[in-house]
Amino acid sequence: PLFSYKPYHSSSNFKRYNNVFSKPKSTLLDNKVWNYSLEVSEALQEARPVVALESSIICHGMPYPQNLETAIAVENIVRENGSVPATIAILNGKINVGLSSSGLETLARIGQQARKCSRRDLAYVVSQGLTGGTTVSGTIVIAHQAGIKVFVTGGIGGVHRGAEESMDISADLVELGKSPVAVVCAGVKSILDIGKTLEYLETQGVTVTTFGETTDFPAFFTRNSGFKSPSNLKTIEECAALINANTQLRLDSGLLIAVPIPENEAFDADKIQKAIDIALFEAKDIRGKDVTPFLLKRVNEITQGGSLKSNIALIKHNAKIGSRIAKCLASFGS
Ligand code: PSU
Ligand code: MN
Repeated sequence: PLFSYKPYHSSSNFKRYNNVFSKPKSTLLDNKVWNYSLEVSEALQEARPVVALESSIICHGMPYPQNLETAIAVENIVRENGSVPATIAILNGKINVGLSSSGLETLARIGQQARKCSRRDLAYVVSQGLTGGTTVSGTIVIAHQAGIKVFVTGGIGGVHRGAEESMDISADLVELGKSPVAVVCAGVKSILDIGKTLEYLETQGVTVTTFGETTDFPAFFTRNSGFKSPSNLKTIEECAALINANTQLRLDSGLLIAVPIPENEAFDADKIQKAIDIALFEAKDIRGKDVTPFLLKRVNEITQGGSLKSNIALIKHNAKIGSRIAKCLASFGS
């Protein structure tokens, strides 16, 4: 080890949990605002592996009922691969870490009516007692405070095309720069500017690696983006060691582990690009948080459900990889 002291979260966070549960009013994780599922609270207290999952993908990223089916399937894949799933969302002003099946169903049914919550929306939604689906940025904030180190999703937000004029850069990238959470995803969609996204991640100090045999940073629906990944790891153990080193170094910044979509599930590169170009043209007057949900919906419609099928396949694959990484990391005592 580089330092002789213990990583701050191994024993000290543990005490924090015990405090939280015995004296709930004494800390930030006050149970007036925080609601842990039994499965998640027990796993955290026993230092067993936990994987965070986001809920904006359920509310704003997929249609009903595929969103519900996928959310349930992803949780089960996490369990089958050795970790406990903690789907994160805000229900009636309470931060939920781990959802019941009725919680998942509520979010899946209300869909776009749930507030899309990045970091900037959390205080508003909690103070107003509202319900929200947390984006990658919102979920990282909550996962970090709950002591969860691995987070699985489909794709993250990034630098939008034309950002030099619109300044539309996802809060996900900034959050990754400041919270020590490892996000396992399938890269960045080409609805975004992938080159600028990688530049911005470097500026924010985010450790980026691909997982597996490819050396390109993956483009979500397809395995290759034409942009080289800054590093490439081939095993679960190496990914866990990377996260562990981030802790030992006390970098306090995040990591992005990009897992290419399995070859047989990848979408035809030309077809997806044509659909994206049409959706981008139609989105030219849309601004702010509505841009990404609009593009996802239109690409799915234009590909007649084909992009959704790839999306579901890749997130299930990410859940398997992420759960195994979290399990390996826990075995380090980290
Ligand atoms: N990309 C996807 N599916 C998604 C999202 C992105 O393929 O569901 C969601 C995630 O919650 C991500 C958010 O954090 O969109 C990014 O939104 P924005 O571009 O507004 O930052
Ligand atoms: Mn944006």
